[in-house]
Amino acid sequence: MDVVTLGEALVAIRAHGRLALADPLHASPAGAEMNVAIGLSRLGHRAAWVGVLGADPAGDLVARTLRAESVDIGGVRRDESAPTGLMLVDMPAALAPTVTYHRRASAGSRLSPADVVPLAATAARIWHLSGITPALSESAHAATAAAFEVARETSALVSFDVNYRGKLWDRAAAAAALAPLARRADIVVASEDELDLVADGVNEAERVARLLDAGVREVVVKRGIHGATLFDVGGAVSCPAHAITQVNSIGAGDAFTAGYLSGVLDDLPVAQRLHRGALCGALAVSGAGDWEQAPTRADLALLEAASGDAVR
Ligand code: KDG
Repeated sequence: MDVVTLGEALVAIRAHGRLALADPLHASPAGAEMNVAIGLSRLGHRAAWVGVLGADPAGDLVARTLRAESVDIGGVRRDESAPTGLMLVDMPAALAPTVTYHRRASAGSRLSPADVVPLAATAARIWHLSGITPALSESAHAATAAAFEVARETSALVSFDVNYRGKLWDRAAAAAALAPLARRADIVVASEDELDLVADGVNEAERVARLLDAGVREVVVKRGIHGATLFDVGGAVSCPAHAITQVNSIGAGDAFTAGYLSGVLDDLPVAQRLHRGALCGALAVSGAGDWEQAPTRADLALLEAASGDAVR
């Protein structure tokens, strides 16, 4: 296995317009870590997603989608007594998409260390974890900590995306839980407004330095339309975003991370890893869903060569 990801997958019900007006609705799976697994699989890597789904049609939708995307779900558990979580996405034309979660006591929140420990046998090269999972429940927090242990025992790299979700917990609670985890990661991925949750300091440079001093090898800061920067002991490398018409920003960060980790797996130089991340992020925002527009390698080549003309 190249990458194991861990977390909660939800069914997103998206309005193409306003939910309150019952504008056309569309259901599709969502979940930050699942999005990364699909992104990596589309790029030809062997990716597994681990989580708990309800024994319900929403869980079937997630499982069928992951199978169709060639993501390994051998480590997925179905729970008979809790539902798969839902996420409603309101997409008013001129405003940012707004999410409402229905995930309290969901099957996904029942993830526990017992779901994770057997996965040592996958001998994955990278474990990709996120700060969403510890927010779900004590057992899901413990599962994330267990994944760090398994990764260490199996000499895998840990990639940790801070992924702060303000509708799940407040910043103080998130910082208390996530800072100790981030310090143990090899790669920390964060948006500009998330770094202060995982490191002290008066500015970005100080926070990055604290993480590198703690043993983190790479800190990748996502800057949305302004691109991304990678910091390591050798210095900093930045990459601009790839310009594209944006339909929906949700999922952009996950697509960027999938592209970046794909570059790590392919042993690309830093600038090319960031560039692949930027292309994946750009394509992801070009459509409505979180992951549907995630590129294959052939798509990436087309994007770089794009003239705007039909290919025929
Ligand atoms: O990164 C996209 C995610 O926000 C979305 O897929 C749902 O995982 C999700 C969450 O917890 O917000």
